[in-house]
Amino acid sequence: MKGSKWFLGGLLAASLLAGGVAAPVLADAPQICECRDGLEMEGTPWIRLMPGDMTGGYFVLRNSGDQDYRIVAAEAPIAKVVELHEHAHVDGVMRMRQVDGLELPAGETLVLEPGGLHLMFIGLHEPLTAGDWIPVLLEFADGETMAIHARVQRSEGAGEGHPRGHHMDGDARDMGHGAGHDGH
Ligand SMILES: [Cu+2]
Repeated sequence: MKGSKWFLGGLLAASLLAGGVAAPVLADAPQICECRDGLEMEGTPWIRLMPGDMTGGYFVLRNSGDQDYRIVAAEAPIAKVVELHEHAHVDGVMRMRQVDGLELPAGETLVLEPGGLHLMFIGLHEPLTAGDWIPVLLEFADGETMAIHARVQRSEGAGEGHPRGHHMDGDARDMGHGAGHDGH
């Protein structure tokens, strides 16, 4: 039955290809999280649409199970590298820096958001398009992985109308820490 095995393999390959390439108006969201036990995605993971060849990715992941998790790496087909980053005040200036892992203890929620923890997509292969769904693979400390899909959009809650903060558009290197009030 060699023949039928090859046939089935071909079908599978063809459908995978179709799913990856033929992405006309994808009205429905793909599965946003093939979540591991106890984990649940809150809201929609998203990647910021911005000029340049790097950008940030964000999501909120709740751990309502009884197992601690730690995310140690990520990858995505859109970028050469995906790093785990945080924002931190260094000498009064908000800077990004790489972290070893993202902790997600049992009972807690991991929040990746602008100005805080985020995924950093570095070396984008081509410009992103708003509305695209990007597969992202998260790798955990125990070696397991988890696939999510993130939507490309200009800002958090994009698609709800009024974009705020046009001043962001000018400087892509200024990763959105806004006007810092550092009185007191
Ligand atoms: Cu970053």
